Amino acid sequence: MRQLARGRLVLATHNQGKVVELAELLGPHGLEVVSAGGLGLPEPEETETSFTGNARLKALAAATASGLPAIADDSGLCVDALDGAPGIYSARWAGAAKDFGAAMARVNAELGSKPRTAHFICALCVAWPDGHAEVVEGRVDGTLVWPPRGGNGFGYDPMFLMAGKAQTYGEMSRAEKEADNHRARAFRQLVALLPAVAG
Ligand code: ITT
Repeated sequence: MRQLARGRLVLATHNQGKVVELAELLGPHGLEVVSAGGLGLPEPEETETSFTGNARLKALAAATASGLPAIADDSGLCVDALDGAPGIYSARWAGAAKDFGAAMARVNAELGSKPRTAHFICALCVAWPDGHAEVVEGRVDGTLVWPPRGGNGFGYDPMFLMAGKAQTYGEMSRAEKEADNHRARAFRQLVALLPAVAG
């Protein structure tokens, strides 16, 4: 089994919300995180058709370009009544201006009076410069509220109510959201796969 040695790891994302959550998850594991943006790495086009495929593509691109192990996150909001949309297109629904107010309004408009169950998915991939890669996926279920509530977090957080919670991710503190969300669930699987990270 491939081990992840303590040392430098590229965080292969250009999304600041993910950088914050992933840095927090990686922090206790003795890994020095450098960002893809900081290394001037280009943002690859997401040409795959699954979260795991795109996470693998982004991690491999960053590992190959930097010569360091890299971790990438591909995630999104999947709405049951919309056949899983926006799904892997969650970032693209916000357009070039990254307007998630508009993306949330589109989700709400397309939903109308249909059932409002949804889930977040997060695929995490660690890749090495030699092309080896490990990928995992975490999921959290909930419902969508309208209007959006709260200004914390990022992306679709203000309209997502995790099952059993009274506050949306947009209303929760960072610690509360990160305790058990799709990213944390995926990360726990990665730690189990890569024992050296667990120390
Ligand atoms: P990178 O590819 O550079 O990592 P990105 O924002 O383009 O950044 P994705 O293609 O994986 O990343 O898009 C995922 C989108 O799904 C993201 O922009 C958010 O809008 C949404 N999303 C994922 N996780 C989320 C979370 O925890 N809370 C709210 N929205 C989330």
